Amino acid sequence: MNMILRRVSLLILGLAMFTTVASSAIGGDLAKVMEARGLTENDVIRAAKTYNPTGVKDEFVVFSSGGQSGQVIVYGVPSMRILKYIAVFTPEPWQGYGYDVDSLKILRQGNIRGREINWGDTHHPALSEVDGKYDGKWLAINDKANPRIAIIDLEDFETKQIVVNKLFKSAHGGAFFTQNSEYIIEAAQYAAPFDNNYHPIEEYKETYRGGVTMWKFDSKKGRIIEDDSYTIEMPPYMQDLSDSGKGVSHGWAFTNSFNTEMYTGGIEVGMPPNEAGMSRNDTDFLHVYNWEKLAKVANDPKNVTIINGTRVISMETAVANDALFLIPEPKSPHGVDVSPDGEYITVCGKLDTHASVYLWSKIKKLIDTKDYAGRDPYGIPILDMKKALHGQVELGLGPLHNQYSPVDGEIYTSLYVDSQIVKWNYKTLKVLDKENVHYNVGHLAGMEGKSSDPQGKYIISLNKLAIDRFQNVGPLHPQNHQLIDISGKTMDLLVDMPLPLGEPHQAVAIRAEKLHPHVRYPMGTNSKTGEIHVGKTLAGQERIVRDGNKVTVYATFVRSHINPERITVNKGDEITMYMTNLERAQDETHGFTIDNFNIHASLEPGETTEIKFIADIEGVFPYYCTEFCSALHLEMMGYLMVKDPNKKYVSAQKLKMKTMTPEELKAEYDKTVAVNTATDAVIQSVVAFLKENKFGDHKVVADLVTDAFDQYGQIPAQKKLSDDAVASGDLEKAILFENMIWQLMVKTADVGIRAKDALVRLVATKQSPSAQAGERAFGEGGCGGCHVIGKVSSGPDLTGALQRHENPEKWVKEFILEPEGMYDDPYVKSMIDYFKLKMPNQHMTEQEATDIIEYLKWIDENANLF
Ligand code: CUK
Ligand code: CUA
Repeated sequence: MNMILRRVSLLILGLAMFTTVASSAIGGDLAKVMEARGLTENDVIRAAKTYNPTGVKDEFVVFSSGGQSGQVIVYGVPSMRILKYIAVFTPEPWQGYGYDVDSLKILRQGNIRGREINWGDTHHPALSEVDGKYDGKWLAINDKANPRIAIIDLEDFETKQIVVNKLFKSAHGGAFFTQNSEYIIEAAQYAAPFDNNYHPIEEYKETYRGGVTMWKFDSKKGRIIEDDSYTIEMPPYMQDLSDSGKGVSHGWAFTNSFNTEMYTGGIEVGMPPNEAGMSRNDTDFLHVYNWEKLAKVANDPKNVTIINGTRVISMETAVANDALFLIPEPKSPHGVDVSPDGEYITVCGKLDTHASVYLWSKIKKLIDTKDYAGRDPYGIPILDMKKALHGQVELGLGPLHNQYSPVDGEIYTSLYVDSQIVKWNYKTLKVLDKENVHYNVGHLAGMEGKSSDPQGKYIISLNKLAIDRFQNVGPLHPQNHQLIDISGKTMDLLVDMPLPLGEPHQAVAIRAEKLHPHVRYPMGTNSKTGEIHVGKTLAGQERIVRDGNKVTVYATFVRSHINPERITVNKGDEITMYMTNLERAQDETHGFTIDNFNIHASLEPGETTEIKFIADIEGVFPYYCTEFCSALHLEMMGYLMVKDPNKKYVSAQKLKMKTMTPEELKAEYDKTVAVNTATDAVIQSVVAFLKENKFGDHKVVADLVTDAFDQYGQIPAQKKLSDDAVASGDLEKAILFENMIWQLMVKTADVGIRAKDALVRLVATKQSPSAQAGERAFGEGGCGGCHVIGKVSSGPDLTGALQRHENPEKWVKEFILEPEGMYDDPYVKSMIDYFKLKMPNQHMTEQEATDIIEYLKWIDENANLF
């Protein structure tokens, strides 16, 4: 009821605003758009806060878990534009992940007890830290269903490692980095035996266990070192989320839990369901442990048991070393979040309306003075809840997760049941503001909001339901991430973003400028290892090597051919293909498939990758590049021909085709050479333009020019082959080589013109608002249908139009407004005769005509650029 009232009052407020807008001073075009789309002034402000004009990039980059898709979603804030899905636990064909040998090796690191697993339930992405701040180097993410952690390299946004937790049977409270990325925390969820044997549920308390694994992380190499990792045995409470201590609490970590009741259900034998029995107690336990100390303890073999090849510190040993404690926390809690300075630890009880704030200094004092309130059944000291608390705040129904802002004491908490975000202060324990979201928020993500240096500005609400927010696409709805502006005194919901992938639990955001991904690999790199690939193949080294029934192909890819173009093998041969993308140009990825063989690879510039398959069916199989990489992309293909060595093939009757006479061949050769000469002249004019306008001053343009010269540089070699063919009298072949020269020229021109366009945009003078309006009017009025700037098209080039007449502005304006009146003007008449077209009346307003003239002036100013 309360909520409905609130929404109604919001609606009234919205209407009130709309009336104010109508009378406010919003300019002509904008007012028209607002009216047509029914937008309020606030809507327009929100749009402006999230809109990125073309080419403008975001301030923050978000890494969101892709839930059951087993991937990571990357998007920008504030635009909420999706940038990438990173393949992690699941095969992903576009990136070739799981289809080429090298990425399959990573995917298969995730096998559990010999079984292939081709999905993951990703929950918590985490960014590597230095001093508690994100360094933009590595991303870790957990799989809850199949307890695993994956490491993603932020230099190329590729998964580099998957490690399997050999003790846990599920794991939720990960991944969380410690303050200097010394370790990655992964807590179990559903307690189960550490060994792989059967243990009856009646022996739950004796043989089922929870725990926390501390994965040792090498932050230079970006790899988990399994042998240096260890696991702390914990009671069979269901450990849930974790957070690492930082600042004053560095060296410690916190993991909360539910089902301290140790209830094991049994609906089928007449017991109440798990949900009743597991939520019976008013409090559960926050686990507090000293991982720094336990890491040293684990180094003495006497202190650990090896189970399934991993080091386990028993509860007893942890307790004996004063390194494991419990504190009561209300009731079936979910999030535990340590403040930026490490002093305040906030726990939200899902089934409690409060957030509980614990003080590290109080906890530490209780630990140091051994002031225990008792022990749990496993002998772990329990600290008194009241003595450890700073205080509790009533927030609302179903508090879950927390994020911080740079404002001292400011914290944001998601309310699952109330579908709200609460802003409050964990020091003064005061609630400051609430914002409605749609509906049922889980995690929320601040900008670096869990680091020791939160950036504020925005909170993203990761909602579980998207009821009524988007077009209905069937019963399975998209996810909904809502962006909230937190820069003002109160929160303001800016925009909804549907996410059409699995349920994203948690997301982490980082300042975009902290990321430094590269755009190409050193030539021949195996992107999964970072080393030079054994199959690296350079131009001229392409070959097919046969050894018994093993065929190895060393192939190269460059616009727009795959070398080799014909591969003939016997049925049953084992084929290995090493493929190198020779491109150095940014974004010149080539894809590769052989039809019908369930093969796909993605080759980024400089990358070498390997595919393997058995040619087990006879036939002819086209292979081709799957990325539209150039104008001749369709021609980037070849044939795999698989023949049966036990079959006799009768050759087909050759078709009789007319061959060309020597004169005809000569004529075609001359024509081809002439076309090449003409094309070269165009290229030289572009080159001259680029040089005149100092392309070297602009990195983007300089890179494109390098790429163009790469293509151009291949021409002399082809010319020599052509000349050799002419010398030996083989004009047929010479024509083909001349054609290849033309292809290289087209590719050069393609990139060259791209460079020229980029340069024009960079060096042109800025348009005045009137000139901008003029360009818009020019476009919307359809003028571009006949007039192309810089070119004579189906109408005259308008460059210099203002210099062709006396009193030109008046002349042009009149002509735009009423062309019919001037059809007899001698100049206009000659144009009509030439183009066989009359300038139509486009019914422009006076203002539009004036603006178009401003636009034409701008064109003349920059005439040398068009
Ligand atoms: S969990 Cu899903 S909303 Cu896995 Cu962090 Cu809380
Ligand atoms: Cu390479 Cu298409």
